Amino acid sequence: MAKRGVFVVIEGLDRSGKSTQSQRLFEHLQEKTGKARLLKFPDRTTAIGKMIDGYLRSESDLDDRAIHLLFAANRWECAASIERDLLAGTSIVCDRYAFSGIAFSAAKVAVSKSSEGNEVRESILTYEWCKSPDTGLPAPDMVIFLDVTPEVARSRGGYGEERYEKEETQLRVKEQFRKIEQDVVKNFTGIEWWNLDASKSLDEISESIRNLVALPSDGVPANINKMWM
Ligand code: T5A
Ligand code: NA
Repeated sequence: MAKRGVFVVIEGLDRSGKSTQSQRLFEHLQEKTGKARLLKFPDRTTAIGKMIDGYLRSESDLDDRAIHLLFAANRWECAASIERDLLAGTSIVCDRYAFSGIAFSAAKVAVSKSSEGNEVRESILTYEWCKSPDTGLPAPDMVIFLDVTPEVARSRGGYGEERYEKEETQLRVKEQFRKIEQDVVKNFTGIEWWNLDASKSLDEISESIRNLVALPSDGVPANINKMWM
């Protein structure tokens, strides 16, 4: 039977270099093993992905819960094929996954004024609520988080025009990613979490990623874990 493929998720803030590094890792694994697949979430090509795309470009407005469920549904559309490919020995590189799902939704706040006239910020969705729709998805073997400051992001042409691409939002999202990291490290031993300094050069980061991924590919367990279970 073919050895199972390794499932690597690249996460990080906007402009941290996820897409560039995912593409590079995919090409490296393809060259090394001949069996690799590159995935990206949101996958804006499906019917659900088109609704997400409209929301991100602020062409449509959706309830915060509705959009959260669409992001998760967009991953569920791929769940069976991820499992099938991993078991057939194909390695998967995934540009954002359920971790982004939690981080961006749990970072949302409602702003109101207190009776004294101060601004009050309250979370709209709880961390636990944000976790639940992804429960049962195939879990990755490792998450590589690309860490970047707003200053570095700005030097890369700044954040774009899309929803969430604002410095204040990005800082709150980063806080949520730290919480997810702690949760993963403490409660989900099947998922390795690595942080990389994404202010380094493209080549230095690619090399670090290749070194990390070389480790578990020798000893990937036969079974595939499920998210948050
Ligand atoms: N979202 C996503 C949710 O709310 N819930 C979810 O469940 C999911 C999955 C869209 C948005 O959706 C949210 C999160 C997002 O806000 P997206 O389509 O992945 O997500 O878009 P972005 O993440 O915004 O993609 P970006 O293009 O901003 O970031 P990348 O992929 O991190 O960066 P990349 O590789 O495209 O590089 C950006 C630029 O920087 C340069 C590159 O050449 C490029 O020009 N660069 C570097 N320059 C110097 N040194 C380096 N090390 C560099 N790395 C990259
Ligand atoms: Na990207």
